[in-house]
Amino acid sequence: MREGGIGAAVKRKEDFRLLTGRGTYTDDIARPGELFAHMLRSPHAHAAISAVDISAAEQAPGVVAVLTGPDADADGLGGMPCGWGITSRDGTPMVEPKWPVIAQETVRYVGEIVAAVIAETADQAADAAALIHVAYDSAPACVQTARATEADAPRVHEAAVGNICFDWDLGDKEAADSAFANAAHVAALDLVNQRIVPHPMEPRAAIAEFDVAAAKLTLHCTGQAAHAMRLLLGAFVLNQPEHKFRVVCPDVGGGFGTKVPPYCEYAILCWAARKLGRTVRWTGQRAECFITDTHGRDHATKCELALDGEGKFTGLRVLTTANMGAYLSAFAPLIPTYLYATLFAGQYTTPAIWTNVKAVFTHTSPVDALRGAGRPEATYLVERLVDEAARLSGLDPVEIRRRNMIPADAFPYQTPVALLYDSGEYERALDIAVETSGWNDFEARRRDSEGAGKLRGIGFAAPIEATGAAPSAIAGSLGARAGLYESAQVRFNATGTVTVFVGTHNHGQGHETTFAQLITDKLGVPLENVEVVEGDTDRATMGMGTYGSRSLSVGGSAVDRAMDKIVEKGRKIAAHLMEASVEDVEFDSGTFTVSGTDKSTSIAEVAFAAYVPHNYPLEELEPGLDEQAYFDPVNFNFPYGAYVAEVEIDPETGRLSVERFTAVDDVGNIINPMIVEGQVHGGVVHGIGQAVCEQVVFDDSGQPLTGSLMDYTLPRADDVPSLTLDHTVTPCPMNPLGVKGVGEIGAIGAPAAVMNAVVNALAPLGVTHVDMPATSHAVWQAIQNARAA
Ligand code: MCN
Repeated sequence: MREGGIGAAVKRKEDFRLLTGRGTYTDDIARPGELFAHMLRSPHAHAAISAVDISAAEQAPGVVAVLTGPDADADGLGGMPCGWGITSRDGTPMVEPKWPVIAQETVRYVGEIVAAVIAETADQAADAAALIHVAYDSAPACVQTARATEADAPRVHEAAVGNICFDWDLGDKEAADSAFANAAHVAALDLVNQRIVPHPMEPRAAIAEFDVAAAKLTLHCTGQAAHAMRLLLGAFVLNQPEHKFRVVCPDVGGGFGTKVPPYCEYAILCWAARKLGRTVRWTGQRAECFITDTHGRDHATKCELALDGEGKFTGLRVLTTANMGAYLSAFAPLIPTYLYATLFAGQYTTPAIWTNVKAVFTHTSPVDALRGAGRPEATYLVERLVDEAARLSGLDPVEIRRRNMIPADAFPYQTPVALLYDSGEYERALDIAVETSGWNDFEARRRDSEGAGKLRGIGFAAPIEATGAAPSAIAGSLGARAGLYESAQVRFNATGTVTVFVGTHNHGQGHETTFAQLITDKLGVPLENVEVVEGDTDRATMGMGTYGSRSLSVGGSAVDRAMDKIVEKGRKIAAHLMEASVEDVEFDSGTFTVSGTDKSTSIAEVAFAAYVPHNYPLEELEPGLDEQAYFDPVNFNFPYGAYVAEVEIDPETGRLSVERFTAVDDVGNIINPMIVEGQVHGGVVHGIGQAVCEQVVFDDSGQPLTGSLMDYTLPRADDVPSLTLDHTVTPCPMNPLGVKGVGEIGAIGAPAAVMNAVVNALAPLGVTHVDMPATSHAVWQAIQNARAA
């Protein structure tokens, strides 16, 4: 292994900056003469607006402008765009109501912007907003996912009959029905995959500047996908041409998906900066995160798994209602469809699968990607059903999984729900998890817990996900309104150092280190001589951003391709320098050699000759050593794992603790094992949080009851045991690095493992299912219900 190259557990280069307070986050950027925006938000989930009186606010000290919905119309602003279109099973396009950047006649969720005040100071903007009088006529709200389609549910958008955005099918219904008709057992569950909030440490923020002389707009914001932000805001909302619009996403303190879509606040800031010719900024409060950042999950599902007499899965049927919230955020329609139902095979050979998904509008905050996005929901339902199937058929949860897993010699494996799995050794990961977790000694630990008056349970989950989306042509045919390739530019500087520009974004994933490791590994340039630049539309040519654990497999592959071009050109320069023929020049570890001789030259010398071309083949080659490449994946890649959770429950209080957690993951080849472990840690903790404590609650009028960290519980250090991690490596044949994504797998596997453990602990009382989150109250209630039954 090369020092600092692929496989080296080097510490993150960016951490010195980030951990010593030297990072530059959006809120750290200050501009002379800047203005501050304050968003006045609807206190109602559903109301008609009959008047917005801004006269007093306009006269308030320091106020430069007060913007309302009709102003946006008058200035020709478009609505917030959706990046993915879904076609319903009857062939009609999804219902896509306009999402105005500032509400006009109607508000549809608590937190929707009704006016924006721009003033000399943040306090002046907030004080003036308090002087705006909005005449609301409040109306009943549609809030609960499972009830959104009921005949008497309040209508969210006129165009969406029954509040249905789309009604979509996947799979073979006839084959699935026939499997159920012939089943020996049917495991059936009604599940709620509850709504949760992403919660990055840094709240959303933006600062928009307009250079009047150049007619150029610059937006710094907390984004995960600068180029997509520029495209969506520029082309659809602001009518600002791409060459006159720069989007920079500087240091960003976590995203988890919620910072992918463009937001109304950003559009308003850009519009105000352009209109006023001044810089305008806004930083969200933590309370705003709860109501205005996109939320995640929120499914109500009925699902069933058919089995034959030997415990083999023969069919799966799933009916899901997926809550979109009040409007369609950029990637919302993709999540409960192609990121969800296409993974219903899980790690198993289930031959017949059919699903129907109804996406519904409600008077709640819009939903979009949240770590895993659709894939945690898929793994959760499949893995809960498998445990229920084990119970019904009397098989051990590990044994039933073993009987149904796709064998290692079956890859590439075509599932009945569109995806072609790349590579895997599922049973090997399972074996390691069984061994490492002490699965077979569990009874002894259960007895010990019993002795202490506690219930103990163990749960298994076999998560799978599709990362590194996706061939652009296929994504396009499925409704994507953009490509899904990535671009990279590898630029040697004259002195032999390297600057890499990539269209992805680093907001905690360690790209500045791992992408540099790719350069060190192939080009032999020391790690400290490589700089990685992301998140700037004026510096990286193009990019699709960071989400779906795609950065390494797609962005890293683009870096790899650009390096190949560097080596190709470098070989010609080296041949000239060494007076050899190109065919005789070999490259390895940063050195070009003439084969069979001791003649060699370093890539740094080649770079110098390329930029100071005194001795250079100018008639054949341009100067410079600077190459660009694009990578459009031929398929997704499919990381997977084998997870085991163990919980202990106090039956008197319902208090639950996760006592042990084992995660065995396969993410293909590993660039940096320390970063991969860190990503798994983060994902698992995220998943444990969903399983045991996190939940967004609205009352029946659509008022959020979990609007602060006093009411919404995030997992803390003492909610999580020390994690036991291991991994296997089955390289991915779909990209040149052989890698699969790692950023989400933990959040995909953990909820199912923990909830299977909770049900296992309560099984002696006759409990067969508990919905997430398994709070003390929920567990206590399940125990009381079981005792009363
Ligand atoms: N890596 C590796 N070997 C592999 C796979 C990945 O060394 N086989 C490294 C990569 O080079 C990269 C990191 O692990 O440094 C994550 O890579 P990847 O799986 O490609 O995921 P992305 O970089 O695209 O990150 C996105 C993913 C997602 S979708 C969410 S949500 C998430 C996550 O990353 N949000 C995060 N991890 C997060 N971590 C932090 N700290 N903050 C977030 O907001």
